[in-house]
Amino acid sequence: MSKERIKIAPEMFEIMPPEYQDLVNKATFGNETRGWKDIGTAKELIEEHSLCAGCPESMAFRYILASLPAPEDTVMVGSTGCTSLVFPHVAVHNIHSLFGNQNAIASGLKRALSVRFPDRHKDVVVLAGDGATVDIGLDMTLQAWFRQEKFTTICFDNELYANTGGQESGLMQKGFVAKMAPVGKTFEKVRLPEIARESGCHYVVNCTVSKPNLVEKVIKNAIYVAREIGPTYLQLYTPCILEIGKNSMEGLQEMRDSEKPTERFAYKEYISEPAKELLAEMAAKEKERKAAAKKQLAGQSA
Ligand SMILES: Cc1ncc(C[n+]2csc(CCOP(=O)(O)OP(=O)(O)O)c2C)c(N)n1
Ligand code: SF4
Ligand SMILES: [Mg+2]
Repeated sequence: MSKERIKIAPEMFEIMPPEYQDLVNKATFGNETRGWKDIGTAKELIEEHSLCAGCPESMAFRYILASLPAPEDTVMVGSTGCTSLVFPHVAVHNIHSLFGNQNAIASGLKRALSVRFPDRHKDVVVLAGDGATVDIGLDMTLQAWFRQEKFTTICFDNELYANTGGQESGLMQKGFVAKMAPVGKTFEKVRLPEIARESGCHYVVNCTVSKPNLVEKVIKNAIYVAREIGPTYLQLYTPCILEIGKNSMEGLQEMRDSEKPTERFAYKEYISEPAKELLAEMAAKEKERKAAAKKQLAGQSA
């Protein structure tokens, strides 16, 4: 994994767009410790977006893209919805699937990449809204988990169909009235994290994106477990501020309010036994790496 993959031939450098030159010079490709702390000092893999001002999905994209372990070896699969407006601005390979089909597309893609690149980790990450993941795409979502496909599914849960003006989704909370669902939701929010666990996911987290360090941790864990063991699922609350009547500065507070212990986005995590073993091994290696780096530093300054 290195910048070699995106390097520009010296003769061509001057004629490439400045954004691409910047990407080659300042992106964190190949840096094993890349994470949200690089935001602001390194070239980000998304700098502009076409979401509403202050939409928490934009924060979520920033943190996720900064945390991918190997963006140069990652393919993201999107679906129709507000998220799909962002993908044209993202400097990671991505595919737009037909609404709801994202986990079927990702299954084929992951298998094909494993055959084509048997010696390299190629990470596949699905990123879709709640309507795509739970309502229209539920069959594809579940079947990929049943088959133990080795990729990560991320759902940006804003609890409705935002992109089409506010229709009811299975993940909407009971009683909520949206612009295009005036009667109010008559049944409880579908418990997809629990369904994911029961359908074979090895790492499942339900949380908000208010804390970048937490988002980084769960993204990395989900991708590492998907590489080695099997399907993983992250349900991230990215409130649609437009639909819940908040202004552009209020998205963060809305997430903080919704992650309190009794609220629906209180942190919830499930890790299977093989995934626990893998993550423990990785943590031990990381500890060794840090200790060795510290020792080397001490040796240099002695
Ligand atoms: C096959 C198909 N069915 C329906 C639509 C219309 N459609 C576009 S976006 C959308 C809702 C998206 O909701 P969600 O997945 O929750 O994403 P959000 O916009 O909330 O981020 C729908 C129903 C479509 N584009 N394609
Ligand atoms: S409609 Fe809602 S979810 Fe979509 S970009 Fe605007 S605030 Fe974000
Ligand atoms: Mg939605």
